[in-house]
Amino acid sequence: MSNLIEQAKKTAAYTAVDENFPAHAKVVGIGSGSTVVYVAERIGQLANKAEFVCIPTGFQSKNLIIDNGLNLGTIEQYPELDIAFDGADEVDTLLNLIKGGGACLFQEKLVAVASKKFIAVADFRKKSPQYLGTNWTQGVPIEVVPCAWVKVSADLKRMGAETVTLREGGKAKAGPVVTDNNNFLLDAHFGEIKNVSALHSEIKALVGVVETGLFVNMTDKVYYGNEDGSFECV
Ligand code: ABF
Repeated sequence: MSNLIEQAKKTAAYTAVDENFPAHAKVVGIGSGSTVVYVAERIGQLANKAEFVCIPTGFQSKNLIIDNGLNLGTIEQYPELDIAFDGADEVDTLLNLIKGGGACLFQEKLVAVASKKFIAVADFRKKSPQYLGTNWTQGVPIEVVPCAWVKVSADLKRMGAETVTLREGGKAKAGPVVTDNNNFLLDAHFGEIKNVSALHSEIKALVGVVETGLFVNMTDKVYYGNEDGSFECV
């Protein structure tokens, strides 16, 4: 990873925390991925960090909270969050997101919908010129119940997916990736996605689908770190 990209992630994350962290926050969501590492680092530098609890979106995120000396809570204990920060695989011009490249999409969505404010942080490569499916070429991540993956794959192809792949290379490096919720992941290519909401609803209605990596109308702001060291907030 080049230094410019790493610096862009850090700029996006630090600025997002500095400009949005509520002075009297009680419950804060911490997402997953390499950009959120800097979110957790910045939140860990706050003088009042003993006064709020952080809710993770998966295993990596839980460790980030612990490693930065933050209080760890669960979404079952705290189903209402003041704010959540998370990364993204791609962002369209309406601030819809593709997420799930890191396999944590279900808990990421659970935390995002439970938060009063949801802020995405990303480096410049994640910004689509218009539609989702432009920069992110790995397909829409879809979490499925394991025994349903073959049936859902066929459904997705009937719906128009160009390819559908069972994500492999989990902990054992052979066989399917198993999510934190013990499910499988499919990556389905639909090309450029012009109607994100319609595609999400159609996929979500398939029996066997737990959740899609399409985050529709959930994001309040996106912070991008740019190549030249600046940031952009949209
Ligand atoms: C998570 O991490 C994901 O939903 C998304 O797949 C990914 C973004 O990662 P990074 O910040 O490493 O690009 O938020």
